[in-house]
Amino acid sequence: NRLNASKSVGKGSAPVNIALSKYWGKRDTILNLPTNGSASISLPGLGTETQVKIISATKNHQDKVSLNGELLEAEAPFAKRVSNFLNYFRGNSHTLFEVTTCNSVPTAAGLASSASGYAALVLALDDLFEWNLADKELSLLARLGSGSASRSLFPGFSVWHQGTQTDGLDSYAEAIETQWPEFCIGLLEIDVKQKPVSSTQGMQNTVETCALYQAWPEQANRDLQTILNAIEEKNFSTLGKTAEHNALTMHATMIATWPPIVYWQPESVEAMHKVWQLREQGVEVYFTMDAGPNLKLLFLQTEKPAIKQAFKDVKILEPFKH
Ligand code: 2P0
Repeated sequence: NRLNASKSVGKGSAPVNIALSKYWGKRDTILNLPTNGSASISLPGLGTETQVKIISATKNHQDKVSLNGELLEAEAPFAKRVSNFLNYFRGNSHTLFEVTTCNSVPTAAGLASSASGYAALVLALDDLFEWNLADKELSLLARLGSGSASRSLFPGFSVWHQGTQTDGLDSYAEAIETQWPEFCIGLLEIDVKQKPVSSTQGMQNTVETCALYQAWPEQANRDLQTILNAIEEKNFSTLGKTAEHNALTMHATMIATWPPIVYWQPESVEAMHKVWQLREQGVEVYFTMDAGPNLKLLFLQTEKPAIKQAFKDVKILEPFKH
């Protein structure tokens, strides 16, 4: 609660991340405490840039929030969520903020814009107030904005510890040091429209109505361990298989929720079959999917020509090559 900004503007930027072992379900919906740990990879060049300023009282005593060049109504869900998060940083004062944020990914299309968004906002606040917080503290704060944001402070791989404390102070993410230059991600954009059910709402409905969900936390934590070991050993086959199975298990719990949550489009399923066909032909490629219809392909550099040939519109990223 140190609110003496000597700077007039704070700046932050953060990448989006793709979970290899997913976060789905909270044990605390206020603090965004997960029912299981998760691991991810950040995507270079895709993410959020944010600026934050303190402003003098506005007419309705509300923050000003702009997204991609457009000033939002204070009642817009995005602006409300940002203002709600900023309440953590107002202390007892009546501080108001102006937040200007730009995404280089479509907002709310399953490409984790809330992850890069809250990570960038925390970095901008850290810059504005010159807190110089350590990575762990930045991650704890970003988690309060959006769970997956805890993992978006780092390049490369990161792991978000589930934690067991009710205050959440042991639930933060850390960088994994492993560099894996051959590691590639292929983005297959099926549909970039706003998703029908937000992740926050979707995971809550799953926890409350899906009988299959009981099995999830244990499998998710087992998958996480397998993936962490596979990263350390650079065992791509184990990593790919486990990530794909983990994503499909998460989607199975979504589908078995009431009302059902089906993020897939027919083209998503078509692309899955194409991935399985390629594997039959000896091309080692796996996929993962988040709360949206898009696929993220996982493969090593040697398979790049085969992937480009099979998926004409794929966008290939190499997270460890700068
Ligand atoms: C993940 N997702 O691990 C999982 C996989 C989507 C599917 O984290 O309510 O936006 O803000 O904590 O972080 C998306 O959920 O949810 C997400 P909140 P968040 O990447």
